[in-house]
Amino acid sequence: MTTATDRPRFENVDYALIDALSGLNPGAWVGSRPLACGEGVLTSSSPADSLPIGQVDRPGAAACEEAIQAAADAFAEWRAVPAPVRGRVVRRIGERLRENQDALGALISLEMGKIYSEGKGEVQSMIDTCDYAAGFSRDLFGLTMASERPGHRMMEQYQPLGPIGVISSFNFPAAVWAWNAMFAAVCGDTVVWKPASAVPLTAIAVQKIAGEVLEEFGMPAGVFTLVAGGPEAGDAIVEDPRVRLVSFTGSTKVGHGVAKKTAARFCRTILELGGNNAAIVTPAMDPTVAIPAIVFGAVGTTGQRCTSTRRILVHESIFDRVADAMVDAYGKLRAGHPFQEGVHYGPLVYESVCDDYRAAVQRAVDEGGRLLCGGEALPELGPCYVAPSIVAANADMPCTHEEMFGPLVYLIPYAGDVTDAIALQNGVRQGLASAIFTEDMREVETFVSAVGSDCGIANVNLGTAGAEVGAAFGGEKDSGFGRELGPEAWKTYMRRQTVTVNYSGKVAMPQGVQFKL
Ligand code: UN1
Repeated sequence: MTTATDRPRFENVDYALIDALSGLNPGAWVGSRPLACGEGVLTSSSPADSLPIGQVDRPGAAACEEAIQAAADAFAEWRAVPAPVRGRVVRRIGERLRENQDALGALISLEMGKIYSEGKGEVQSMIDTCDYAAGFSRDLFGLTMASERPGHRMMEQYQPLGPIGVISSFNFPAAVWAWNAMFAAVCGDTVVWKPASAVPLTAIAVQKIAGEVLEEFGMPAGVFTLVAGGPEAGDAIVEDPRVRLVSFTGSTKVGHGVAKKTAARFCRTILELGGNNAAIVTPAMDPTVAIPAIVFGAVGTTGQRCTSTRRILVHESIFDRVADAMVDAYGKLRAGHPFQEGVHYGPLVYESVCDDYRAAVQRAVDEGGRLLCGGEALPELGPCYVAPSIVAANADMPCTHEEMFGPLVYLIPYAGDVTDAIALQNGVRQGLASAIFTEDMREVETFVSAVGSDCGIANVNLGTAGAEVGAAFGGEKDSGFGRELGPEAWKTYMRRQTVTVNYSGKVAMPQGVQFKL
């Protein structure tokens, strides 16, 4: 049997965490304390070389219960810690991530398959989030309002919510946790994390760092808990009345189930679901900006971001020119091991996704699309590698209305003006990210106006993928609701409380109501 030790080593890659997790690791944790699991063993293999990285002792129902109860117990203590002190804990997590950026980036790349630069970039996004959330720890402000009653004061303030659940996706195996958990922690909430089953080792590495920081500060271990199990661990979080908010990142289909179960118990949700994101390319575009930005949006992370570009809506007058430029750019792309220098994209997450991808390309052709390039498997690189594809299509083809989580992009012509392109863009069920490429200010303003893009994200002269932590992130329609990150996100992780204080020494009802005893 081939083992992790057969793995070829790349120079300039920090293998510290990969090596540290190469044995059998507990899959459930309360802070830095491992829990007894024993529901079988899960092997995490790299899609880059199909070799095992390490194993996970799967948590079962008892470990999930223990983690959730620990989060509930820790909440009682953590909510009483002054918010700026909680912010210091989060800042320290950021420092520890900075120290481990290369090693954690390498683990992310190997376990998930994104190129090393993107792996390190994901950790950067976590570090930025820690800095940002730590700042907010002094900014969890409320309002004071004028009361209509004499000697009364009204205010509203924000209180910690309780334990929150983070159910994260394979494509951002570490950052999605940070985007939610760092804000939640500053707000006084505790966190139960269920990572995607493809990437448990990355979660364990992050959990250990967070757990060690809690220990260093003498804070309760249950502030951060982890259950790296299967879907049943996700269900345990979603259905548990102690969990007051569930932040779910994943497919629209699974998101529907989460929405129903959480709604049934009046639990708050953030749902970051599938995208079917379009880039509009008008005759007024600058090709030196448009083409590279669109190629990254479509092929970066091997097309496995919810923000990846799936549709390119090109004015018919420049369709052939853009098609040629795209095919030419795709010709320069290099697939390969995520650690290899100069590689643009790595493998898809699973071999089965490659089959789905090739089936999706075939379906597009069957529905009348014209394959301009790519679409084939690249077995010489390994079973999870494919060539990204461009299909000349039209907006009536049913496949262009569905998300394919891979590097397949539809090039669709539009006639008329920018409003026609926007209508096509908005004419799908999803509404996450959108982009327009134009130097014409009228087209720009139309795109970002009330009759423009109906998506959560509207970019001008930049691609659909690649969000900064300083702005809110999230979608509309079938792409979900709620926002992570940005200036107002913290309010989602807190409960809003109206406080009225009567210092008049008299009893007074509002609206002049008389009630005398
Ligand atoms: C980005 O494009 O920078 O799962 C962020 C995802 C999103 C994050 C994308 N939650 O792809």
